[in-house]
Amino acid sequence: MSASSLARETADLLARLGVADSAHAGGSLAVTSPITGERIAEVRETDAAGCDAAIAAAEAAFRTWRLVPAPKRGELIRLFGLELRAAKADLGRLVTIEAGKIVSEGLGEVQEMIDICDFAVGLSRQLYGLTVATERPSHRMMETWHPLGVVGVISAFNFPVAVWSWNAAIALVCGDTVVWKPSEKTPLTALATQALFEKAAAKAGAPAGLSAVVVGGRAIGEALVDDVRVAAVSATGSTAMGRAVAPRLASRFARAILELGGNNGAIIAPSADLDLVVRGVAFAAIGTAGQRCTTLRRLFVHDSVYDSLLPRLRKAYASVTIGDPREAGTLVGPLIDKAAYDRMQAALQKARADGATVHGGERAREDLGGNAFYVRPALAEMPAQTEVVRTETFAPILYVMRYTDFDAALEAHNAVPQGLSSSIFTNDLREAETFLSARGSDCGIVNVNIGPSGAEIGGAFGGEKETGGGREAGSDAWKAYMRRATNTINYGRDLPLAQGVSFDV
Ligand code: UN1
Repeated sequence: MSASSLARETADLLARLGVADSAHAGGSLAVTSPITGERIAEVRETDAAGCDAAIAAAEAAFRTWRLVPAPKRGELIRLFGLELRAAKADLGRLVTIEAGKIVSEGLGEVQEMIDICDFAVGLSRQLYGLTVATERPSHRMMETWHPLGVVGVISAFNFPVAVWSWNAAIALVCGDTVVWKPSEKTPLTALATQALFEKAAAKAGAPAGLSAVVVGGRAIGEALVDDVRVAAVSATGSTAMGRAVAPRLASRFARAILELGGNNGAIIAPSADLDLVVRGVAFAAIGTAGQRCTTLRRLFVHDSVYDSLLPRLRKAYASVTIGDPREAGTLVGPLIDKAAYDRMQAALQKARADGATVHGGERAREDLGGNAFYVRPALAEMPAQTEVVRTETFAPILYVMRYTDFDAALEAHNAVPQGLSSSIFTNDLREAETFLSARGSDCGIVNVNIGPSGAEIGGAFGGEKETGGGREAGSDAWKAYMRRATNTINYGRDLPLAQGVSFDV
């Protein structure tokens, strides 16, 4: 495909998805496709006044939206899910073009949006509060969950639309409104998603201003973070970003939902089913070119299986097809940009200095464009869990370490600053249950006999320690998007005080 045809295809997709030309032509933010490194759009950025107006509109919309019964709010999300189904092929394709994901992963990302819409529709009839036993006669005590306000969503390039939808679908049924700052590397998929949302909102007869996209860099993100009208900010990205955002939110007592770095490990025990391991590790470590926050980055392999597993992994690593993610058969698309490639090479350099034997990791497919960065995924056999292993590098590097003692492996597994996702491959019940137990993995996601990535939306998603502690998507993650009121109602004629206090006037 020639340079101009990729830009043309992008423009056609955007037109079909309902995005006005003026939003993505002639603007100040150049968007490149990592597939070829060529420019595919010039997006208009939101200035400070525009950001202020978006927040003001969201705040105004919140005042009406919070009064709409939750199941009616769910109806909007049901209609949005239908728009996503109808547009799945186009939006998935745009994800592939803008973020470089292979076709099935681009489509999978849109499926994840559809799934969370379905979840949110059901949730809209299940925003339950508790009834609590009260110590006072003729009293009733209960909890009520109310809409919270404007929710700011800051998302990353690697899941350019799904992560927003986990937040937005839930926030909207909870009665909140949403202002979204997508990654400046992937504004097109955000504009397309917003256009689909607006279609659904028009069909639902929903008020204007429920959702807005603000496009730009750090300044726009800071505007959301610092604005007192924004009640909560859900931010996905690096730990460095979280460190900048969290104290600013804390200083104004705003709610923070943080999903930051992961450095996900897996333990391969002596009884592991190695066929499962090879497939599970390959998807988790190589999939999305190592650019998921749940990507498998550290592998602890028991001494007794190390020498049979490693050749199989090396074979899988050497055989995966790297290339244009639009082509059938490709499993590894490009890194997002040159900076990602440089960081990967720097990490491999450090690993070698620490004594690693590195297989792969070199640049590939330079024929696809000088400004496109494809790599052979890297396996780095490490003598120990050194500093570089404890650091998240957003690229396909799997650090492999041997172990002999299960408890020592568990300790090493937890000895990193991040705590997102984790796995054990074992058929030993004691090991599996220990890994899941209080002294097991310290992560927010803990799996047995499947890799750490590719979570379903039904569970709460997020992690501990430097991962930030936030939870998004399923289970009761919705509670972070609402405010809880504890209500005590006296239906008697007396006024008994709690704790037996007497106060007669
Ligand atoms: C992310 O990389 O920010 O569990 C999210 C997974 C996906 C989501 C990843 N469902 O890998």
